[in-house]
Amino acid sequence: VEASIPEPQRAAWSRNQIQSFTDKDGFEKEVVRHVETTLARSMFNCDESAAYSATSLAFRDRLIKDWNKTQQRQTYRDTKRVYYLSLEFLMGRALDNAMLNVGLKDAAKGGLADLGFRIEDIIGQEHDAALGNGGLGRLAACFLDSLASLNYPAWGYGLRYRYGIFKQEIIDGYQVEVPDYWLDFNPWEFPRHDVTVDIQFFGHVSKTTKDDGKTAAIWEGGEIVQAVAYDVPIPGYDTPTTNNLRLWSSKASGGEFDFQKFNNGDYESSVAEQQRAETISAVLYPNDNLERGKELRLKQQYFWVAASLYDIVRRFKKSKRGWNEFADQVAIQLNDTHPTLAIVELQRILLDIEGLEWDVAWDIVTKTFGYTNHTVLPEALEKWPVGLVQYLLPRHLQIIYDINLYFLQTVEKAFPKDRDMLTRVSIIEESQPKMVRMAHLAIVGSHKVNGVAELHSDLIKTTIFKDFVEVYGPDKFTNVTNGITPRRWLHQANPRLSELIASKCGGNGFLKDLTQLNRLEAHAKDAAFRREWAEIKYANKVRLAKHIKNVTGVTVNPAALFDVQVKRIHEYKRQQLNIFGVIHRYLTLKGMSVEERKKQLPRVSVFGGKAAPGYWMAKQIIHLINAVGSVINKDEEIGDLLKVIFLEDYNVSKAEMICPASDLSEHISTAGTEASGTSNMKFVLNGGLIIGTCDGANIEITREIGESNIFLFGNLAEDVEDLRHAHNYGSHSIDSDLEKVFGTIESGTFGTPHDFSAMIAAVRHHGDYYLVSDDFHSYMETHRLVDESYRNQDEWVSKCITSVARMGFFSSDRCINEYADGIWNVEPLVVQE
Ligand code: CJB
Repeated sequence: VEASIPEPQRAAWSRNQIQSFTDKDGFEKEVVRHVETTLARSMFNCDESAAYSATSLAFRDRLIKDWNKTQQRQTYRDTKRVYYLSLEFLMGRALDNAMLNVGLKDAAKGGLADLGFRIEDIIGQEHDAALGNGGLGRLAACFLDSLASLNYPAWGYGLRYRYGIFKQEIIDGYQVEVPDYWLDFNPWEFPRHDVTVDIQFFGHVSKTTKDDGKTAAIWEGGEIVQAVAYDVPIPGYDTPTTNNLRLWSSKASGGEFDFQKFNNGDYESSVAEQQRAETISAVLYPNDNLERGKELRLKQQYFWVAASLYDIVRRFKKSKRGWNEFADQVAIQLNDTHPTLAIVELQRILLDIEGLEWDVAWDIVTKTFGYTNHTVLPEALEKWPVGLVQYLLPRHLQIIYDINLYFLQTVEKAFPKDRDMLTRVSIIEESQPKMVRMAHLAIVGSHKVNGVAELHSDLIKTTIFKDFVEVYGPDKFTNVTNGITPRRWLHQANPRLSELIASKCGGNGFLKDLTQLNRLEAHAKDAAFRREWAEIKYANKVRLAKHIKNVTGVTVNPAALFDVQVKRIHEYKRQQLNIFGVIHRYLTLKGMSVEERKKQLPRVSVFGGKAAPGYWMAKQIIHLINAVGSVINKDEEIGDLLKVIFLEDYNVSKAEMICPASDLSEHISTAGTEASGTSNMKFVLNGGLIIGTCDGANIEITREIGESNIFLFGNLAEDVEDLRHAHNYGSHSIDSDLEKVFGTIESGTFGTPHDFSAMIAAVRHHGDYYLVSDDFHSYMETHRLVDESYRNQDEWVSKCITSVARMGFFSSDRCINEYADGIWNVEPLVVQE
């Protein structure tokens, strides 16, 4: 029961609350206070770790005040809220972001200097919050930043994994996975032990007759696991709006452990039960673009979705509105199919608990949900065995069958003679065993389905969801091209470039309206400006070169062209094409006379990225990159002309250092496979050019920045099918230069050839599914153009400036506004302070 406090009293408390610090001196006082009280240490033995803790706590206090006010304001105004359900939030570090968003980084820098610390060292103390795999999780994090910065009333809901994505070590050239325990000290989360939800699993369904004679389902028995909320404040940039990210942690429902069993001497099983419950939120599944259908993963999904919906419904009910208003107050976005059970859970709540009629409930459900698809790769589309769903969630399976029945009835009416259509669109795949197709369920249960870049949104309409376009018409499907937050990916990652841009764009306004970058265009040919620009790029390269030296021992020349490919390792992303290209470059250099070599442009090829632990081919690719590096980097004939670096444990904070240091970055997926890509945007925004295929957002980047500012190559998506068919049923001759590369690998130049035989066989003998050979020639030719272009530094830098000037479209703010208008129908809640 909440205490009822009279309004005048509340207002008085608000007025009298402790004031937040606003300058260096105030910040210093707060740091000292936290060191001496919260941390119970003395300033005399305050090390960097304690200084990080105290600095974070000082900023956290500020955020909490804004967070409280934001929540009060949203509750009081009772406007529509957005709920973003994502199994991944790849947040990275929070401190730097908080300092910049509240506009007090300079104060902190000065204060820390007074106390004897460098701010970069303090920022570097923080462990990344790495609750995600790659693009999908990072997109969710950028969206949270934009939602808060644009003052949308919005919550994120996710899982509080005890272990995030594993840490990657490279030992003898191989990836080794190390657990990422990140919760030792995390000042950015608030446990809410009072916000708990009981989540039911297993059991059975019985029927009961209600007073009005109708029957209702009752889900009984099974086991209960408790969900405990942990809240993470999400500060907007240059606004007091501070939204909430709520992460659920699992716990045995009986508290510590079952005391009865414990007292009876059955210690082991009482502890085992506790451990079983805690396992649910223990670890993030480390697969990117791959679903493996594990029971624990389904448990995670239901646990998180059920806790989140309980919370959302509880909040809605406080407003005392009728159910007919639910979809006017609540918009829920499904980040991929992982939260699709939310559709079923809401229908269950409305039907079984709230007693609504099926049609009334279903109308509310479909108006509430929107579904974003992030991939067309067949191995990533989620399907769950019917038997597993039946066992874990018996009532939900019944509801899924009913949803399917009513859906198929409408399809049958519209396509009376088309049995195949029914089979194709059914939510249940009539396979052995039968499967629940989550994407079909997500489409049927949502009012809008979107892809994440134009090509991708067209592809889902013409391939995997083609039948659904016939069933629902094209308007249910839409595109929202991805974006990135310029706060983290420019202002935070590249402060000097951000400042230089501000000096030409009339201040920092571009950070909230990225289209203002177009004011830079006028300066692309200004020699003095170009010089300043190039100098910043060089300094960023020096910083990366130092890091490379520290972690690999290899010296690289910052004047060389830095060519970077950092992203998850995947055959479709084609790091193998890149490393084959590097080998070809090496062979070419080796074949040259000393004189000829002197004319060549030095290059550093930088790779980084994790392979899913069970993805054997991806691990081979990592091994080959490292093996090639260890040969080339030692070759004295080659020296600075070519270096190959694999940076271990690529993550968000490393990306913040790497993106600003690239001259060229590689986005070279087989056309039609990369839904959007977002690192392409980060690299261009940081003044690097890109080499890429006509895929995902590369296409829109080209449209915005102009064809002359990007290095495109390779076959087009529309030709991929035919080429694959030809490989399998016609003749398939391998590119002759690529054959030379294969020959070199097979001669043992880079170690035991057998280690790499599967990679070669995939191209030569197994149909070259990813078109490595088809694209090799055009890839190498385009790299030649890159070299040529880089020689003319004035022109190169002009291209970089012009490209940045035209990147306004790729802000996640634009993207969030499109979701808000076209899918959620929500308005910002403007703050009057
Ligand atoms: N994506 O990161 C993932 N994981 C998946 O399982 C499926 C897709 C990526 O999502 C990004 C955000 O939309 C896209 O930019 C990227 O192309 C896609 O692979």
